[in-house]
Amino acid sequence: MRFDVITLFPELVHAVTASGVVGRAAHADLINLHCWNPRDYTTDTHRTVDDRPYGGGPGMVMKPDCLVETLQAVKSSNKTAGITTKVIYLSPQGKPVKQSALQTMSQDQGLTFLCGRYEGVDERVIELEVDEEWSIGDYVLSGGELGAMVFIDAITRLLPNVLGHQESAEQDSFSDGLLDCPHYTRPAVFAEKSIPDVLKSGDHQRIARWRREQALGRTYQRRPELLEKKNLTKEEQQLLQHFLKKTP
Ligand code: 4GT
Repeated sequence: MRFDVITLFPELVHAVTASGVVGRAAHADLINLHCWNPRDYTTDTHRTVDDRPYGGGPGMVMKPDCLVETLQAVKSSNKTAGITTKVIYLSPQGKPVKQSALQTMSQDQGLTFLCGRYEGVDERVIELEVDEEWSIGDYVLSGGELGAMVFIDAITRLLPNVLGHQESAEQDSFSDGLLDCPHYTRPAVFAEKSIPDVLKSGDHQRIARWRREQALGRTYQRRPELLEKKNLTKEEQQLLQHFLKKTP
């Protein structure tokens, strides 16, 4: 998967490939990250990327000319490489992203993220060049870069051969629309708190059932709206009833 990021802060975005799972994926060439600085596509002596908003008000707006030039350069670079890329603008006005949308995007050949700064980009850039507008949540950031890094991280871990069998993405929270079950490691007693006995039973069926019950119970208690969208099987309904009988 190829990622292109249009950003005034390329060093910030490159940090996503510096360590961990995404770092390994980049070293193994399972992903390629290219950053493009709109300042390099300015033509004036001051290399101006922003200007005052029409209609007045506080803050600045990213100028359309250098952004469109940058986007054309990204698109032609992808075309030369034989890669189809989808242009995504990240902003609080975008559609809220969820795991299922990221799963769909992980099938794409290339994704291009346009990162706004200041008050955002001139709306005509979005109309002319952007395919989809997405949000990572209902809060305001000072730039789209952290959003692009969230997408790159969450998508990379869904790609084939990125996670080992041990860390497999199939058992993650949300992969089946539920929150994750609790996890424990040694010691068996910590700060006078014991781990659940079932996890030491060696009975893999019972353990799988307990984990499913915990996932259902926690989702019901913490994110009931996730359960309302899901059709529970008879067995899942029984597991949830059992969880609720035990926990106050
Ligand atoms: C929030 C999000 C985002 C921002 C989000 C334009 C200038 C947007 C600053 C940028 N804030 N970007 N992608 N919730 N801020 O996704």
